[in-house]
Amino acid sequence: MSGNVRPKAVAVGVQLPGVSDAEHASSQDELARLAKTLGYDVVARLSQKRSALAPGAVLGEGKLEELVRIAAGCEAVLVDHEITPSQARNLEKATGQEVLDRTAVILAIFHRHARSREARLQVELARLAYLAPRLRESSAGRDRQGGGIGGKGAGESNLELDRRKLRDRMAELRRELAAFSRDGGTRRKRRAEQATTALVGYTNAGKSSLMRALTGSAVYVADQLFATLDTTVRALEPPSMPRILVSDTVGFIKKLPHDLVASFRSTLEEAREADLQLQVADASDPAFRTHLEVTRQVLGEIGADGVPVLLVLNKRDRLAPAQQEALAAEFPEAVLVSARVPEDVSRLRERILSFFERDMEEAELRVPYTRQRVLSEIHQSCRVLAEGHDEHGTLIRVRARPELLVKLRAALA
Ligand SMILES: Nc1nc2c(ncn2[C@@H]2O[C@H](COP(=O)(O)OP(=O)(O)OP(=O)(O)O)[C@@H](O)[C@H]2O)c(=O)[nH]1
Ligand SMILES: [Mg+2]
Repeated sequence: MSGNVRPKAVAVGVQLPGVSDAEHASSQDELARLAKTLGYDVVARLSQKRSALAPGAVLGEGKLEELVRIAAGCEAVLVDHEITPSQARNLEKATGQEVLDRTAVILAIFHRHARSREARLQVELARLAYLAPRLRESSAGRDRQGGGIGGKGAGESNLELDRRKLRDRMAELRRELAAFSRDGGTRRKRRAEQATTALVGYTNAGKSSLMRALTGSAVYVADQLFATLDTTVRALEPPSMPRILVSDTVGFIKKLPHDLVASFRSTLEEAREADLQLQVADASDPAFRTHLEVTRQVLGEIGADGVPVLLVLNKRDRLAPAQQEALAAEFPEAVLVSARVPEDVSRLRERILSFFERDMEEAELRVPYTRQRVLSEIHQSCRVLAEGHDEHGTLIRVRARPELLVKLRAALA
């Protein structure tokens, strides 16, 4: 992707039965945004209504000829579906261009945005899982296949690995990731006594922006898809009493490759183990209802759907007052906010606090004078309602999370 000239691409989509015109168009818009995030400029779109994705050919003959004409001025053909190696090969042969399917585009973005070691391993595992079935075909006499992920040599060395090496590498990656997951498990366990809330939702909904606003942290915010791949955890700022932790997580998208979801399972553990999920949607996006569905579906797939949810409709600043009123009526339980409006962020903060407030219990603890260390822990982690002293020690009345009270009582027993 040299200089200012972005490589041109043509986007191809097949409208299958049951997919409305609006959904089809929105999926193509999304592919164009994904392509843009990757550095391509989608200069043309081509779509065809078909009853199914035919095994060998994505497009009918007439459409294919049209594509060949259009693609002549482009560097890549992007297909808004996950296609088979032979479909990709046929398109490559016909157009003479590199062909990337939706999965390859998403994987390439993840590859580019992965920062931490864990995210890199997760992405590599998903890339290899994508390549594995394609490698099988390529050994039948082709040295280049399926339009190597992201093109430009990035995936090429992988293609040279034989299947056995690939399997070994995948097993190695799984082992390394399991170690991360164990460490993460311990970390999360230590946090279990603390109140935690996770920001989840479609990519670009504004999760990281809300994370910044709620915690005063400097997490990365960008108008691109999948800006965040790592989970960040920070305490609510200004601090609440007791402390509430907020985590920012990787975003979701329609037709998210399954292997990618599987390999990000441990990252998404924050969403599964949170006490409260803040499901964030970009309310200014006409497709946000579908985005919410996709979010809930992926959360279900990773077993993170049993957690209490607070719906956060973001980017209110982009909506007219009448639209906002309509949304408030349609989603009476939601908080309608803009991450850019400090009063809105305070309102969201209040909703979070009151959720945890409901969850807390009141208790009276007696702390002997010999156990002053526990007393300081109580002061750090509970809301102290009253405190008195007698000849045996301190009598303290607190509000705290039930899990924490169990731990404190055990420490005082
Ligand atoms: N107008 C407006 N823009 C917003 C608001 N919140 C976020 N944005 C913009 O939306 C874009 C995406 O925001 P992020 O916070 O990076 O979104 P995200 O959900 O973390 O996205 P991923 O990490 O890609 O999943 C950025 O350009 C933000 O500046 C808002 O309330 N109003
Ligand atoms: Mg983000």
